[in-house]
Order: sequence, then structure tokens, then C-alpha cells
Amino acid sequence: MLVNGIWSERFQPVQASDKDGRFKRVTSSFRNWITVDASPGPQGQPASKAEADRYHLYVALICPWACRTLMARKLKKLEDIISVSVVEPFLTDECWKFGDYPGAQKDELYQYEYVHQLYTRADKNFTGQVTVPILWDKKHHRIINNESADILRILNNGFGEMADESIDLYPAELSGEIDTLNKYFYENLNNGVYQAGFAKTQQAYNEACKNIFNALDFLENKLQGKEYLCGNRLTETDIRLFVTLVRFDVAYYGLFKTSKKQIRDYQNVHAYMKKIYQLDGIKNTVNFDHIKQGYYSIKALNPLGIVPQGEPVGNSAAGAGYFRSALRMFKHRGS
Ligand SMILES: N[C@@H](CCC(=O)N[C@@H](CS)C(=O)NCC(=O)O)C(=O)O
Repeated sequence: MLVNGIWSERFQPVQASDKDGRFKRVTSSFRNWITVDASPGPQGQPASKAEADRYHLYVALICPWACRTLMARKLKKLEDIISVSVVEPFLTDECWKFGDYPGAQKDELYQYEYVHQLYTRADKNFTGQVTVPILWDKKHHRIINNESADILRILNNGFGEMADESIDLYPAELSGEIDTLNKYFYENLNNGVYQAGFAKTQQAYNEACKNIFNALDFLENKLQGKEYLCGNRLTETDIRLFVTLVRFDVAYYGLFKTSKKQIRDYQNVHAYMKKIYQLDGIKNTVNFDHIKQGYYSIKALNPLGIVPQGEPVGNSAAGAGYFRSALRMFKHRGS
């Protein structure tokens, strides 16, 4: 983490837990907004004006939270408006690093080596955890927001006509249902898998697994006869779920020991995940190689860095053949 702008501790062992060994996620530090006319955000957050080519997303393709924002950028057709940099998948001792691992890039904006340099560029005395995604302002060289839940909403309606307004990922009439489901799935599944993976006691791990598989059973039932969760149209709830589901069999099942069942054992959930994967452009936001290499590089959980065999694996993530083989894996069981 950074302390007063200085990289001061090795990242790998730093994982907060409560007195019973439960993983505690840090809260995001930058929570400003973007709106069409720079009027404040929905909770009065200070906002900057939406402009083409002013904002940039820093993401890791291993990261479910970052990939939520990539999906929204794609679905809202903001690719020409907001640029992107992808970091390397491995968690280094100084956290996320830029480089030329296949599917990643160097930092074209500042030629930085590490993402933590962006945090100190934005705030030279920054103290806290360095995370992706980051929604960056290229004009004022600062972080607008580093909370994916906020960034999803910003991309959904902060850019007005610059985005595809026919797609609304958070329609007013479904907002109550979306908020309720988001909270439930965040606690039990999106963050639940991390609670299983980073549990420091058997009890904390057992608790997390119970929540995860209850949530998957609930989802399986809820999807019966439905394509999407809320109002039977694609909303941010589906995006938030997809990024966790698509990592489950590849990473969480093994590394986080969420091994009671796989997603492919849930007929409805599996079909739902595959359907979203095949929506226009979404498969380009999923890189199984980064996911697998990245998770298994977490030394706190896998000190020797051994990556298990089995598809999908390898360094050819960018190739179309890779996606075909990933799809074969998806077709392997279930529907
Ligand atoms: N609340 C944040 C969480 C982001 C987050 O935890 N990102 C992870 C990658 S999956 C990260 O950057 N971890 C580095 C660290 O915690 O030091 C969000 O949803 O945007």
C-alpha cells in the first residue's frame, strides 16, 4: 500500500481481516462523478464535464471489478470516447504493473511502471490501497473515481448523447430491485468468493462457502424461465454477476477453494453466463489467460506460483483460437 505517497509495504501479505479471520475489503477513496454539464452526481458528488477523449480507464483483466467497467464501456458504445490501458495480470510486490505481457500494455499516458504511480500523481500524499479500476482524467491528471459500482453508473448516464442512450443499465423503474439484488449478490457472491479465498479461519471459510452456494442456488431458481434478472432485460445486476461467474470455475473453484460445485453444474446459471459472454463485444472483455495467471500469482494464497493445468491456459489469450477453446470449455457440460 501507499503511505503518504510512498510505496511502503509489500503488497502480497497485506490483506485485512476481522477478529474472526474474515476478509475485510477496503473502501474506495476517489468517489467523484462525470455528468453531461458538470452538475453534481446523484448523491451530490462533485462532477466533471463529460468530454470525448478526456477520460481513461485503467484496468486489469484478471479483476472482476475492473471488467464490469469494461463491459459497460462496450455496451454503452463509449470505446471511442473513453480510452483504456490494461495492466499485466500478475500481482507484483508493488501491485499492478504495466508491461507487454500478451493482452496488456505499457502506460502510454505517463510511461509509468506501476499503477501506484498514478495514485501519487493524483495525490502526492496518498495513503491507502492501490486498486483498479481507475477512471482517470487526462486533462487534470487525477483520479475521478476508483469504485467500479460508481463507474458503472457514470458510464451508464454520465455521457449523455456521446453514449448509446437506447441502452439503460439502471432504469429508474427497476432501480429498487437492482439495488436490492446488487447488495445481496455483492455480500454473498461477488465479495463472498474473496471471503472464502482470504479466510484466515475454518469458520470464516465455512461461512463464506455457505453464503456463496446459497446465493448460487437462489440465482439458479431466480433465472428459471428468464433471460436476465431484473425486468428480463440486461441491467447492471447482470454485469456485476457475470464477471464473478465467468471467473468461478477457472479461478475461484481452485484457488479460493469454492469447490463444492462449479458454475457448469448449475443449468440456468451456466446458460445465463454463456449467453452474456456471447453478447456483442463482451467476450473481448474476458481474458481467461489473464484470469488464471493473475489469480494464481497471488503469493499469499499460492506461494510457489504453480498454475494448475486444464483449459483455459497458455499465453495466447489474444488469439481467436483461444476464445474458441474457451467456448469449448463453456460448452463442455450443462446446456
Ligand atoms: N471496490 C473496488 C474494489 C477494486 C479491487 O479490489 N480491485 C482489486 C483487483 S480485483 C485490486 O486492485 N487489488 C489490489 C489491492 O487490493 O491492493 C471496486 O469495486 O472498484
